[in-house]
Amino acid sequence: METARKQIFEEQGFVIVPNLIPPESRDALEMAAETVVARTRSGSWKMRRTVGRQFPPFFNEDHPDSWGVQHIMHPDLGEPAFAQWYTSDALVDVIKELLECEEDELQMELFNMLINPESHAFALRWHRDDVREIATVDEERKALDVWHCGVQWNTALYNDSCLYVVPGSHKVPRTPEQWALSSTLDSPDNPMAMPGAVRVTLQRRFTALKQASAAGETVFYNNNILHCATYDPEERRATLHASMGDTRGGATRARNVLQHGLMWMKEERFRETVDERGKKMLDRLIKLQESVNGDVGYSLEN
Ligand SMILES: O=C(O)CCC(=O)C(=O)O
Ligand SMILES: [Fe+2]
Repeated sequence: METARKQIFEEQGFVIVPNLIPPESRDALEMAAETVVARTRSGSWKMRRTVGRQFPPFFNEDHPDSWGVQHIMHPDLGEPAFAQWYTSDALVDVIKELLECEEDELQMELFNMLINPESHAFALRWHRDDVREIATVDEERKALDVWHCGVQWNTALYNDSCLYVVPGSHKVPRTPEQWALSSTLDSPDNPMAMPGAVRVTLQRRFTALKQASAAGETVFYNNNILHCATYDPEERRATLHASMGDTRGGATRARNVLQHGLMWMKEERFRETVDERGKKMLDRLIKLQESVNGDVGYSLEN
């Protein structure tokens, strides 16, 4: 039987779920987040999303400001709290429900963090993560008919209203009006001008006792939903941004995931940092990497 959550995810292309950060992990995650954000801003962590680059490859040595920290499970960052949370029960249970898959089909994928730039407002144009902006109606229909067997999510450590989506757009090609507002590389002046757009707000929740509780709402989404985002240097953002797949997707997930450059995940010293569940999930990713054998290219242009 379909759960209400799964049904909303199917119909709208996204669903918001509270309380996926267990109280006992919250402090460790917040501290780890602060450390990696500081390292990124100081330049000591180079794997980052730079202002001016909307999509992979994100690196641009010339721009000082960042809107994301890449690969937060990387052993060189030395912050095990991230991998521990990625494989935690509450989170994994929701993912299995949304993917309708079993534990032994889960595939480890991306884990990054989205942060506010320090001194530049920035925005991503309206896009689908794995369909080009100039796709025709037929091309879009074909691309959207393929279920990629994966889910992406944002979990907010602090209140976050950066993301905009068009509910239901993961299933249907853009209307001519929507196409006109999403077929160039320009980001929007006003995201709400997109027909059907809603702004997603994730709350850092508080209990009645005014203590931060099992904080952090999560939005799970189909990354081919039509979406964009705006980044305000004045609004603190530290949002865990990740994806997980199920092995039934096979090579259909390869470009979507491997374009982010995940060779470091094959190293034994990364494997040593994850728990038993994580090791099994990682083995399935490595199998995918080996099966595609070579250059997967990029989904979108910068
Ligand atoms: O900032 C966000 O929440 C969205 C990021 C996004 O759309 C992307 O990385 O492709
Ligand atoms: Fe995106």
